[in-house]
Amino acid sequence: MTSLTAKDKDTVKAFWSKVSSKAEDIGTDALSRMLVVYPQTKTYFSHWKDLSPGSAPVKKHGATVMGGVADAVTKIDNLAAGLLNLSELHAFTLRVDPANFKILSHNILVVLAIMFPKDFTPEVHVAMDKFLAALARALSEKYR
Ligand code: HNI
Repeated sequence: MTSLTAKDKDTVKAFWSKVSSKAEDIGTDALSRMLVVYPQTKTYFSHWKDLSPGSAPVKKHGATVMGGVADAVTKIDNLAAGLLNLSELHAFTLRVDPANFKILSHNILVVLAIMFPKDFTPEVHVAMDKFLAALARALSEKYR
């Protein structure tokens, strides 16, 4: 398990402050890709009318998920405690298999690389990868 160094945390915060105004677009594209490339993830959203890329519910939920990511950036020093309620919701109410957190994290990284090719340096890449992995771990906290 690789943990975030103080420098990684600064890198995440600085990058996030650059890209956060585009959070809805990032979330919409990441969720759209997840549903297309990993169609097994569609089972959790079968109550939506339209699961196609960029549809209204995908956009809305993309913004919701990125709101969670934004919140996690502010709780970066203690993600497990900070995301306990969200973890509980995904574990007990939504019953999302935690393997899917890694899948969504991957899609978020892909979208960040596409949307911000200049800012997405190797240093930012590794810091965001560690942050998203820590976020996925925090969301998995309540599963055991
Ligand atoms: Ni997730 C609801 C955040 C990954 C399935 N999810 C939420 C909400 C937030 C959120 C915030 C709204 C909570 C509320 O209503 O109080 N989800 C996050 C974050 C990640 C994540 C930050 C990881 C980065 N969620 C996933 C994954 C799946 C998932 C990987 C399934 C593949 N989430 C859901 C479902 C809901 C949900 C399902 C309820 C949505 C709805 O419309 O019913």
